[in-house]
Amino acid sequence: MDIKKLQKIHHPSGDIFVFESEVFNFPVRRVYFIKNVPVGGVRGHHAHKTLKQILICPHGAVEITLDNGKGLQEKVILDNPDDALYVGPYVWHTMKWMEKDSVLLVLASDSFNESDYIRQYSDFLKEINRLSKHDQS
Ligand code: T46
Repeated sequence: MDIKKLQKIHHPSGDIFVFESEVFNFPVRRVYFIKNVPVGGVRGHHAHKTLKQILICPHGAVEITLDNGKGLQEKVILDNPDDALYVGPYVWHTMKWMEKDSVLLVLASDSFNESDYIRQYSDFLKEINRLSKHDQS
């Protein structure tokens, strides 16, 4: 899991969390956030072919599961607003809402493109196999 800490600036009037893009190795071209998901709701269930993303939970708690298609499944609960999780290409990911009113903020390397998604797990496994055969040759 690649989790970086955002800079946290304490102030008597409130805290500021700062993300400097050099921390990750891609320029951010799109920002979106997801909210109003009921507790227990699970989203995602896909991988991207090229998109790189950073997931931050500024409020509440969201459990992220990452699966590399080679038997490694990792889970983390984002419940600290200063945690920034990197999710790269060819990682099957799901996001489960653990607390009411949780918000998931996403910084993405590119604009929205449906053809960049792999939405069937069987297609994902085929792609992972194809890529590892390609790497071995
Ligand atoms: C991801 C996780 C972390 C758009 O038209 N533009 C957008 O920028 C986005 C993000 C979504 N959409 C459309 C595509 C679907 O018709 O909104 C609909 C819901 O998207 P999706 O089912 O992919 O949502 P999530 O929450 O499962 O996944 C989202 C991102 O789509 C995805 O890239 O990695 O958050």
